[in-house]
Amino acid sequence: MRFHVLTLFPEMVMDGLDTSIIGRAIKNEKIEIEAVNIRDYSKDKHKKVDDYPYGGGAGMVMQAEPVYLAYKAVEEKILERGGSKPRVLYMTPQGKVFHQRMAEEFAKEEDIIFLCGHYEGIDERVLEMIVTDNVSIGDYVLTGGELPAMVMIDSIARLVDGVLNNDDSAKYESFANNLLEYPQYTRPEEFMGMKVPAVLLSGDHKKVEQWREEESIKRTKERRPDLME
Ligand code: 6GU
Repeated sequence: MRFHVLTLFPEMVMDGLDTSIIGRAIKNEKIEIEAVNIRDYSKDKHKKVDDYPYGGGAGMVMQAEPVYLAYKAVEEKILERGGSKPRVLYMTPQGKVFHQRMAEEFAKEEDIIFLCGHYEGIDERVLEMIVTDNVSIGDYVLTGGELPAMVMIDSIARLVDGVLNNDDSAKYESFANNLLEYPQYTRPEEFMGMKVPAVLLSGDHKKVEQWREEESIKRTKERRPDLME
């Protein structure tokens, strides 16, 4: 799977994702991530990419042309390779709030383009032309779309075949059945007087499984009762 990120801060995106499990997946060619610098597509002599908003008001607005040209360059590459017209996800607090089900849906795509805005947003005309999905990561304000894009790429990439070592590990984690994960313990058996629950040392796999399910339900009721509905 290929992730294409249109951004004014390509190094932020690459540095943030080129580590740990996602970094390994890139090295193992399970996924590709490219960050395209929108500024490279500015035709302005000073590489300007923003301007004052029509109608007045605070802040600057990203101009349509550099965004459009950056998008076109990526789209052309995808189509030349025989891919189909990609989904374009615009990172915006005005979008649908990202969710595990959406990650699962997006993980089926061969290519996805993430469009990251800055300042007071992007000229609406180019958004109308290229965006297929408006997506948010929650009801709070961020300074740009890079962190949301990185969050979404991480959650989508880990669902791609071969990205996680253990095929099963994806299935049994939080939200798999709308339940939170059970608590985990490792050595030593006693830490500052606190013991590991005895059932986990019993060797009785059936009992362990049952305990974990109970803990998952208890934890979900306590912490995220909204998931139980
Ligand atoms: Cl996706 N983008 C921006 N700029 N701010 C956000 C967001 C996205 N989701 C929550 N806040």
